[in-house]
Amino acid sequence: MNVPFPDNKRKANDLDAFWMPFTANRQFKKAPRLFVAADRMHYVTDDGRRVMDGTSGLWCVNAGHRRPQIVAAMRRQLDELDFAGTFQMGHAKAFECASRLVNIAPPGFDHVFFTNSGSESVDTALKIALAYHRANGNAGKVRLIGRERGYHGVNLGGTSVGGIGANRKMFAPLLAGVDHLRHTHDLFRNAFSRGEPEHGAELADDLERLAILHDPSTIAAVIVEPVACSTGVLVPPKGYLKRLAAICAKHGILLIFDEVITAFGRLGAPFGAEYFGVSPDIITTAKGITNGAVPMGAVFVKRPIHDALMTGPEDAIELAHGYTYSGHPLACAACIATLDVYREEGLLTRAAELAPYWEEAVHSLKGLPHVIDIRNIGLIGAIEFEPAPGAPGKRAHARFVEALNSGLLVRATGDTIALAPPLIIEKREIDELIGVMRKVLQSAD
Ligand code: PXG
Repeated sequence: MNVPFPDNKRKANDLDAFWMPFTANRQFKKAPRLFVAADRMHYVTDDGRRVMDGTSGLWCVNAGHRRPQIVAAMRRQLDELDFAGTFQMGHAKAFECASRLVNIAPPGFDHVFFTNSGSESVDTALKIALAYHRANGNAGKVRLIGRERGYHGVNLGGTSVGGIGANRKMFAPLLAGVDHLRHTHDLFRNAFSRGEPEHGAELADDLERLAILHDPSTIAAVIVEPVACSTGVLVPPKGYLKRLAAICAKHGILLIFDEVITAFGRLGAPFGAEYFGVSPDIITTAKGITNGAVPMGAVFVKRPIHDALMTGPEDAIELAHGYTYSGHPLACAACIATLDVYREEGLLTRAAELAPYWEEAVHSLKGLPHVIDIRNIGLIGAIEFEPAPGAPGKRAHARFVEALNSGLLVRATGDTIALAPPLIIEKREIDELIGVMRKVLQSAD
């Protein structure tokens, strides 16, 4: 007898089986928050309420939700070719997608390695950095440097270079040979800065300290987010990233920009590297690459790094690395259509036009109860609260829940609320978003 569902213990809508990521599972399941639909700037909840998306999903839906052009391209792709691998085989969409990505990348980035997430992009980039130095005869360059409060996804490499204590402590000891730069958050000198803060470029010299400590000939790469978003939106001090790049160049250390959030227009330039006028060696991306419609990531690599690994026999596999779904046809179709939408609507630079209005709007929340800092850059905003006594993180979480109940999705991280609406947002919608935030902050304790 054919029994389709032999395990009938669970109800169809039982919340128990899904172990949710980065979630207080027991708290959530007592009072679940569910979305059932989305369109452009809005979600719809299971009780039929419209909620403005103030965070582009999880920083990924840059062109707004369920864009018909992207949906149609994905449908067409599934009707034509569902899966084809890219190990010793290929399919046209993966090559087309890589070429399209290279065309919008900063100068010099002419190769792309496909992954399925930001975490995979980070671990791929770290492995490429190690392989590059080995191929160049520098097999002793093995140390990886991250930064305190950095977030580089959840794989073991990314967790090791990551600098958020809570994300690391469960998984100690993590990778050996990793060290961290100091973070750049300085409320004392920089609170309520607009855009890049004035003070702190000298914190880049922390890399000199690590270079002396470990000897630069042992350091393979430094990885930083141009803007550290997950940890609560830490905007780099003026001149910091340029100084870091110069120190990397001086010591032959590869600079990896983790642009999983900052690529694809979030700051008002296609990539953060361009926004800050810094040319790293490797760039990691994901999220906005398909407008969030299907998982995909890509690591952008400069030619000298790629070419250093193309020196062995032609029948040898140059990089022993890759994922079953690297360059998945559905993801490639979604990416190509996403890039079309970004180009047709000018979305990769639209944040630059909106940034001054956005800055004014976000900073108008200054003076509301418990607000100790407001930060902004491109179409990103952050509001930091004085922690409630003995209960760090509680204030931001309470405001996140209150905002959701008032029709706005924001993201709480530590004692900070992060805002990053889709790049299609209109000025009147910025007013609406800030209006909801104002009410929530005014009434919260
Ligand atoms: N690097 C950076 C800079 C990221 O922001 C990752 C890597 C990992 O990407 P994946 O696709 O493996 O999750 C990220 C992800 C938040 C939030 O609310 C941020 C991320 C993910 C989920 C939530 O700040 N960033």
